[in-house]
Amino acid sequence: MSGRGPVPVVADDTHRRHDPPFELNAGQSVSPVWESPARHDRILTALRDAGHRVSAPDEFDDAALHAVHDPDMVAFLRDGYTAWRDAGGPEVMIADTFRHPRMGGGGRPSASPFAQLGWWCFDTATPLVEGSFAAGRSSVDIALTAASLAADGAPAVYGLTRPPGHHAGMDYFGGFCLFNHAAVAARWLTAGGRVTVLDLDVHHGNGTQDIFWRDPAVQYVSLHGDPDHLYPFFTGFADEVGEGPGRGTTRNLPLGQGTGDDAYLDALQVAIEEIDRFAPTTLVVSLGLDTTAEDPIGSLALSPAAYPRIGEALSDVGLPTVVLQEGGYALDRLGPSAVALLAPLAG
Ligand code: SP5
Ligand code: ZN
Repeated sequence: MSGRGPVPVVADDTHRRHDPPFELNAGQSVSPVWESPARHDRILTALRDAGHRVSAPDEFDDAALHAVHDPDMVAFLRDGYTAWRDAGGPEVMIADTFRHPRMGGGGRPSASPFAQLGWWCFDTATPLVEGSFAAGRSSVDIALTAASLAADGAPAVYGLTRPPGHHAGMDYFGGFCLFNHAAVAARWLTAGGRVTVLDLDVHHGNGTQDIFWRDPAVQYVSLHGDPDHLYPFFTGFADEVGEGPGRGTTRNLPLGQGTGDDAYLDALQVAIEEIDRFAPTTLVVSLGLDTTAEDPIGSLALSPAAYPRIGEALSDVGLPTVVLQEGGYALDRLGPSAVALLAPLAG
């Protein structure tokens, strides 16, 4: 143990059931997929080797999940795969038709499972297989278990959620994400006061931003690659600040291509000043590890030395902290980055 002590780690094996053989990116088949079970294995092995203790999640009913996501979308993710197969859909479920927001009258999904899929999903990079729902639902339990440990007094907790979550909104999913675990945990934690979600994934967390866009109880602060260069392309601009009662509780800090350690740490200090002003009771960190220079789908260039500095900065915030895993696709960098970042965070 090189840090101040162990951080409780919540994880289980259910994620393994979400293991699609390919995904479609820019119309090309990518195989093996970036968002793979190996990501989870690399992180968990490294955390165990560093002396952190791993426990299984508790089971939560759907109440906290439905407090964020449309129950009809949850039901689609639970039952839609079977309906798709019954209707002759192939083993890997990927939409090829999407409802466009400017279609006349907004449109509505017909009874066809093909229509249902294109209604709830927004991209081709999020293939569903038979076990995908189980993996996503288990990650919700992991996030809520981590949140409850923090509510019970743990200074820092890490939940190894997979697939990731921050691109999923109230009534849509995509970007490798099914359920938005960070949003579910954050809303659940508002029972104890204001909450901040600090999103460190290289991609903008459009889903988390949407969910809390008008919500004054949850602040959303994100550091991410500039949408002019990076997925999800349509959100994450600096002038997006929330609306109505949530105006001013969203803060976006887009970073240019190739941003390195010092500029990143400077932006993190700006984010932390914003968090201090909001004065939350709990911090939820959406931890993407796709900020490394080696990441195959990122746009930043952090070195290994950045991660202990990020951990120190988070520790200095001095709040109970729930860290939940988002992206990160350079397999060799995942374990070392997670271990280095968590080391300063334990009590
Ligand atoms: C949680 C998370 O990190 N989701 C990211 C989803 C990104 N999906 C689209 C990836 C597009 C990659 N574009 C080509 C890059 C080639 N180097
Ligand atoms: Zn990402």
